[in-house]
Amino acid sequence: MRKNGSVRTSRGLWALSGLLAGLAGLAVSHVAAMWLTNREAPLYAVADGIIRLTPGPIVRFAIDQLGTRNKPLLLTGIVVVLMILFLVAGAQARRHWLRSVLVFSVLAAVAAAAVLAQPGGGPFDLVPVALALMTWLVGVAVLTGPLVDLPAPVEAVAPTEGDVGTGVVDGPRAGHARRAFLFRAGMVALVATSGTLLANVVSRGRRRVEEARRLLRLPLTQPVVDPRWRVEDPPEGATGWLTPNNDFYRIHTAVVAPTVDAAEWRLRIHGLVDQEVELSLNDLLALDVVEEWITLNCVSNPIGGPLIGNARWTGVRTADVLALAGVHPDADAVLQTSHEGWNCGTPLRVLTDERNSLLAFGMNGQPLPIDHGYPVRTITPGLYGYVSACKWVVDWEVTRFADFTAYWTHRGWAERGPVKMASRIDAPRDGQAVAAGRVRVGGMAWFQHTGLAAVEVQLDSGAWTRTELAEVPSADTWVQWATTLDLEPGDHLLRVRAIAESGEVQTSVAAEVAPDGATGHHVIQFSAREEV
Ligand SMILES: Nc1nc2c(c(=O)[nH]1)N[C@H]1C(S)=C(S)[C@@H](COP(=O)(O)O)O[C@H]1N2
Ligand SMILES: [Mo]
Repeated sequence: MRKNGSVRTSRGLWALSGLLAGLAGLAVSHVAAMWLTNREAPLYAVADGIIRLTPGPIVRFAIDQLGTRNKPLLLTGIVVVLMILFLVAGAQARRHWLRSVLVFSVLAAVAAAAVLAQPGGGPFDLVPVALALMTWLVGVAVLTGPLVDLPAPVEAVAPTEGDVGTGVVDGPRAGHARRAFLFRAGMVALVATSGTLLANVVSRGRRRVEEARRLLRLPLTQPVVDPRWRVEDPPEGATGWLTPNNDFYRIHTAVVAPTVDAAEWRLRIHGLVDQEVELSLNDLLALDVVEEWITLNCVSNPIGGPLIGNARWTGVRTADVLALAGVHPDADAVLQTSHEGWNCGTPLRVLTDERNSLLAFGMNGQPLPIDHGYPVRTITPGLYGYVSACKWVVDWEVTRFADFTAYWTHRGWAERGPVKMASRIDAPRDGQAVAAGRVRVGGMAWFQHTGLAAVEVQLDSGAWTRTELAEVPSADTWVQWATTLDLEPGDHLLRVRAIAESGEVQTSVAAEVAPDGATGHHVIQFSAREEV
């Protein structure tokens, strides 16, 4: 039996490699889903998919029989099946590495289908799946590497009396291989456990705050987009004027979005003030609550890029809040700090002038989503986010620009960050093919808090022509534009530029995003095909 023991050990180690790599991949997908996307891990998407694919009567039967335990049981079931498949994948790697690649690829394909099938699922949700697949493949390769050096099962070595060894000749090479395997297995197990623990701890905190957020009663109303703010007959593929919360770009340096308890949230205002104040959410709600349409964009948005969104924010004016503390005349900045320590310096003037710079707690009629700064963030029309839009804001120091650097300014970005005039073509997309003839094209343009007078396009090297502009509620939002082109068959270039209310024309001079925002025209290349 000894010789079989050896065979089993070796086969067992291969299977164990598959299991460990598999669990590490699961953990990685959990952590990645938490950090990179707004969603639950792919595992939950698979569970949802199974529920959706299961005939209704069976689901109802399961709920009747199992009550609220049906979900945990389903998840446990999936994990058990996965563990078996991981063992199989490892064992198969012993015969040929491609076999384990195949098993893991099938699993990844199922997960990919499940995350894409989620409501609102998009290509970005595939990242955790891709990372899991990578972890699986690398994990198996790393773990089984030393196993190749283990002695092959020996046909017949009869155990001698009193022999407690394995029945195979354990050379120094085999000993080395075993130690290497154990070390690597330990490392992979460590990745799997710490990843799982981290994901659990964080997601538990997040679930708790998410629950409280759902129950929070705030004076919010549903935003209504006036039809005049949309162009008539928008081209196919046009960007919506309102950006839904789920589609709104997210930028923060925190690896995990802080989960702040709304009941415990406080904003401390200190520094060059008459009196320090500390405000709770209820204190804010006692002030005048206002609703403002404001377009927020990131200084890192390249020309034509997606890092911009337009929402209706609910909150109180930063001017009203600062008035409670009384600002000294020699101050010119507010150093805003968030719960997790990120900070930015905002000109005092824009926080106190006539513009409705807000401490916002509502976004598009919902309590601020956790990733967008729940429970309270700053939103300042006309400034890039990195100098103004502090999420999870907890501290305001009224101070002077001369006396500090903040997170991004310390890293070389400009101290003041007024937004630059910009415009973008959304339809057609770069590289798209359209039918020749009359074609609707369109996009967005913005110059927050300054306002636009016109948007013009240039087809190939023709003349600049005016486009149709939708109306806007104020100069603080982006503007939708569209126009009709008459296209000859063939390849075309389309350029766009905005013109400010002051008459200033958006520059064609290209500038990088650093240190204070990109400039230049958005140009797309597309082709018009003869209709068949
Ligand atoms: N706490 C915190 N707030 C922050 C940031 C950050 O990294 N941490 N990034 C800023 C930047 S660079 C931008 S563009 C906006 C993005 O806001 P959003 O994620 O709600 O779109 O948040 C700003 N507020
Ligand atoms: Mo940003």
